[in-house]
Amino acid sequence: MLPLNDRRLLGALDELAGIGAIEGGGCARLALTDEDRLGRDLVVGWMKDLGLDVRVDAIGNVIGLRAGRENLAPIMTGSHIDTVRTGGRYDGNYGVLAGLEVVRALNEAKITTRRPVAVAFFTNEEGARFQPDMMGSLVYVGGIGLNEAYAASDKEGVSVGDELRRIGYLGAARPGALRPHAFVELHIEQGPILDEEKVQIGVVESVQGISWTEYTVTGVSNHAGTTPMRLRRDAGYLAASVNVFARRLALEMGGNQVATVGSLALRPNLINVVPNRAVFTVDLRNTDEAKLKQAETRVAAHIAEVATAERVEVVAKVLARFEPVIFDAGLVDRVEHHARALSLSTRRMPSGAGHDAQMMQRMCPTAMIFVPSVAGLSHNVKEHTEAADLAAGAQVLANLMLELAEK
Ligand code: HGY
Ligand code: MN
Ligand code: MN
Repeated sequence: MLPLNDRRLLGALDELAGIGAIEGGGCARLALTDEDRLGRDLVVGWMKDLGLDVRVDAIGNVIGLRAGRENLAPIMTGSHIDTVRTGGRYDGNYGVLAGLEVVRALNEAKITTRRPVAVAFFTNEEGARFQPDMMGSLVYVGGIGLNEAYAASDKEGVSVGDELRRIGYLGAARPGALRPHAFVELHIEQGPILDEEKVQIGVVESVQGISWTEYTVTGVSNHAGTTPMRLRRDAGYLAASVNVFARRLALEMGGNQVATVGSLALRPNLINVVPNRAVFTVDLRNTDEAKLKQAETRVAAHIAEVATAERVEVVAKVLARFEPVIFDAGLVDRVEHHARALSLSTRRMPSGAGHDAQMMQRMCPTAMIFVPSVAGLSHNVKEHTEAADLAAGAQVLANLMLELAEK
């Protein structure tokens, strides 16, 4: 077993969480902001201190490579270090820093593995500022081209390409040039299951499908006092009705179906003016692709019906759409094996959140390891995982990577 230094891992997590730190103990490092640059610079510095060969690719993915005895396809681990605006300190960061702790332990044990070992962080996993999410890993596996990714822009009209250049992470390496032999991502569950069931390790078998759409609704602004209800063309009313409908639909469908209207902007956004414009997003997810399609169809039908009745125009823009992904069964078994070999309790489960691993599965056998999130909180500054669970997850990762790197 490769001995890790848990205190060092916790220290690294604290130091990275100090960048873009926000009230309540979380961090805000939206993709390609100055905070993201500072976080990147810190982690790249750690990679170089560890003697890793650091490569930055054309979408800003960063890979630290540790040579093996033989020049074979590497065993790669990694995740992301960009966060949402109300981010916790573990989402993404934990998988990257645990990967670096494995490298530190290999260096200290003076072990050179047969295969090279790589630790990566991918650009814009969150998709909070630029869509789609998992952008860097999607480009890495050829899911979208560089130009399409560069053109993605935020609400201020600033583009990915410009921001990559501005923060100095528009690298030279071709995304995907380094094809791993296998990819393993360690991540917090971000949901309540492991915590409620008091299980230590989540053996992740799949990632659910995700559907992100932005709707722009155009109505007629009018006086809130003088305009009779029969004459209203209220863009805000349609947006609100979609939120209520989507909630009811998810509850009616049951199972893994979830629905969220997370972003909503009204114009002119004044107390006494009927809104003439609403821009809002709908996030639908399900582990079952047919059910996810059904949910999309039902929401679209509801919007069409209300738009006609309210006489408003609606333009839909798909921001992200990924089908459910099933991880490599053999690799998933090895995650379970190593967790049990450490006498850790396990349970197999899907991932409710999107992850870079769902993209890497397109390129090589991939699996994920989950550790519990206290009260299932995430994308919330109160996101927390107990130190013992963080250490256990990292040890499973280390032992699995060591096995794979000798194959
Ligand atoms: O939205 C997600 O599932 C991920 O955090 N990008
Ligand atoms: Mn994440
Ligand atoms: Mn996240």
